[in-house]
Amino acid sequence: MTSAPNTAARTGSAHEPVTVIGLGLMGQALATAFLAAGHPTTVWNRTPGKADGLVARGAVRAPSVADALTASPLVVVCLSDAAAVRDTLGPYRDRLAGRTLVNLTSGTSDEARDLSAWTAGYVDGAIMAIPEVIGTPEAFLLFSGAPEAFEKHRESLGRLGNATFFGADPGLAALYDVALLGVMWGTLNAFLHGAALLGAAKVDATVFAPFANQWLASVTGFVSAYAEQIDRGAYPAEDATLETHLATMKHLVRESAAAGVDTDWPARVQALAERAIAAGHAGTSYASLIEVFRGRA
Ligand code: FVH
Repeated sequence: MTSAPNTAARTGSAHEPVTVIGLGLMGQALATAFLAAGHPTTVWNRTPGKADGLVARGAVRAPSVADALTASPLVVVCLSDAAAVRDTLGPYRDRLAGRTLVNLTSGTSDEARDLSAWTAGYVDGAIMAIPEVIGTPEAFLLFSGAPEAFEKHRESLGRLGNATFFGADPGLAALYDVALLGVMWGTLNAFLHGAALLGAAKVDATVFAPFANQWLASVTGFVSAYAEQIDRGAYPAEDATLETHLATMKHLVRESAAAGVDTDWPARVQALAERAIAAGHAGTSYASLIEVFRGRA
């Protein structure tokens, strides 16, 4: 059982110098938020022209990666992937000594753990937001890695959005990231499938959307209830049995086929339930599907 994470308050008036390396869509937003909060901000990007707008607003353009690293005690990097981080910063690893490197590049937990060997001040991060909302309370960011390094810069990092720290394992933020993205893709795929199904009956997606959103509010209640069952390791069917779910899943497959809508997604949903039932979970709750995902059914 893990303890609840610490959530960093978005308060404080520290204006420590910050370096942002990588000025793509997200890096631009990060640097803009630091500048707006009053941090002296140094920037570097492989394609230098992308720094022009930030420099016009007060950022300092570093002539090289080495200069960018030495300019600030807090270095934030946001590139396409871990390979780009290794290629860009790897040759200058020695410059990281005594600094905090916050890597907001998406990646896997193992990539984060590998990169954490570079410096004692490594913090990995995941941005659960789009560039437009960076610097607002709507943005939430997840961090894990060197606790002292995170603590030292938590106010500055809080400028980007609501920051949550998961502890010393540098891979944990990346793991939360992919798990949460999976929730997003699963939900969106279900919505898109439903929109295709209703679209075949000439119902616009914008007409369907409010009903989908209302239903999602109920689904969040199921998530909380099933999380407790998963942690208890007991799946009493307090609402409906998996067998009852399976019968309705078959309706979704049949309706899809009849409407000429792709049946791949609902057929996979049905197949997962059938595997759990074959493993003895016909009379338990939907949460018992966790045994399939754990590879036990
Ligand atoms: N944009 C978003 O909404 C999402 C939100 C969640 C988290 N992601 C992650 O953020 C990373 C960067 O995403 P991005 O949207 O800023 O991506 P781009 O606009 O494509 O910018 C990519 C930057 O990476 C630089 N870069 C790529 N390869 C290299 C390399 N080999 N060496 C040096 N720099 C490299 C690129 O430079 P340039 O092409 O401008 O010269 C951009 O600065 C990403 O992990 C998302 O998953 C964003």
